[in-house]
Amino acid sequence: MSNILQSFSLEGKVALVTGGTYGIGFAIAKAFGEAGAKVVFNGHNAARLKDAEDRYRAAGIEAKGYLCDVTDEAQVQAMAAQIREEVGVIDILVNNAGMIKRIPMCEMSAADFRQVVDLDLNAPFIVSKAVIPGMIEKGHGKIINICSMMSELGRETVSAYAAAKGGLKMLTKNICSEFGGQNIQCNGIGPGYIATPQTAPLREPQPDGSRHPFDQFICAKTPAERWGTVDDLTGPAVFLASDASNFVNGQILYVDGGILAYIGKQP
Ligand code: NAP
Ligand code: GCO
Repeated sequence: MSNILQSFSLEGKVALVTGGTYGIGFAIAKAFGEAGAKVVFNGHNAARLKDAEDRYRAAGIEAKGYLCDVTDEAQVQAMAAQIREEVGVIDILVNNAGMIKRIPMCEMSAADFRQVVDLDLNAPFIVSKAVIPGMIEKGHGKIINICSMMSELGRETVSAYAAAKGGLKMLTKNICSEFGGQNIQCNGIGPGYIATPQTAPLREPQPDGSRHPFDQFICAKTPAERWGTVDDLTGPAVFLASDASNFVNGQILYVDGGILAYIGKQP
C-alpha cells in the first residue's frame, strides 16, 4: 500500500463509537472496522446491542458492544475499564450518541431541556474524560465529536439541541487546546440533514402521499439537492480518526452537501 493510503489506515487501533447500534454511529464504526480498527461500541438497550453485533458480524466486522448509558459517569468509567481489560486502551473515540426533542421552547420543560443537554453535551465530556488518560499514556489519541449544523444555526423547536451542539463545538476546541500537547487531536464532524431514524419524522410522506414539507425545504436548501446518507460521513470520519489528520485539531468538518454555504433555491 502506498504511504499516503497507509496514513488513512486504522490497523491496530482500538476505536470506541458511542451510540453504535444503528444510524450514523453504526456506519462510522463499520467503516472503522473496514479500515482495520478493533471496534467497540455502546448503546443503552441490550436487545439493540445484540442485534447490532449480529449486523456488524454480517458485514464482516467483529465489533463488541458494551451496554452503557453514556450520561452515567459510573457506567462510563466501568465501560472504559472493561474495554481496556478486554480489548485494549482506546486510541479513537467518537462521541456520537445523541438525541433531539423538537418542542417549541416555551412549551419545553426544563427536564426535557436538561435531558437533551445531558446526552448531547454532558455525555461527550464524561466519555472523553474517561478515555483521555489512556490516550496520554499511549502518547496519541483521536476524539471526534458528532456536532451538527445546529452547532452554527438555530431553528424553531430545537433550542436544547442547538444549545448542546453549540456547546459540543466549543468542547471540541477546548479538548484540542488542553490536550494538543499530548498528541491528542479532537475534531468535530457536523453532518447536514442525514436520513436516519432521528430525522425520519421530517421525511415522512404526507397522508395524501406528497413529500413532507420539511423534506422539500431541505432539498431546496442543499446544493446537492438531497438528504445525506450515513455513508457520506464515513470517509471524513476515517480521515479524522487516522494519521492523515495528525495536524488537524479543533476543527469542525461540515459534511452537509453545501447547505451551510447556500442561501437556498429561489421558490
Ligand atoms: P439515532 O439514529 O437516533 O441514533 C442514536 C444512537 O445513540 C443510537 O445508537 C442509540 O442507541 C444511541 N443512544 C441514545 N441514547 C443513548 C444513551 N443514553 N447511551 C448510549 N447510547 C445512546 O441518531 P443519528 O441520526 O444516527 O445521530 C447520531 C448523532 O449524529 C447524534 O449525536 C445526532 O445529534 C448527530 N447528528 C445527526 C444528524 C442527522 O441528520 N441524522 C445530523 C447532524 C448530527 P440505543 O437507542 O440502542 O441505545
Ligand atoms: C432538525 C434535525 C437536525 C439534524 C441535524 C442537522 O430537527 O432540525 O434533526 O437537527 O438532526 O442536527 O445538522
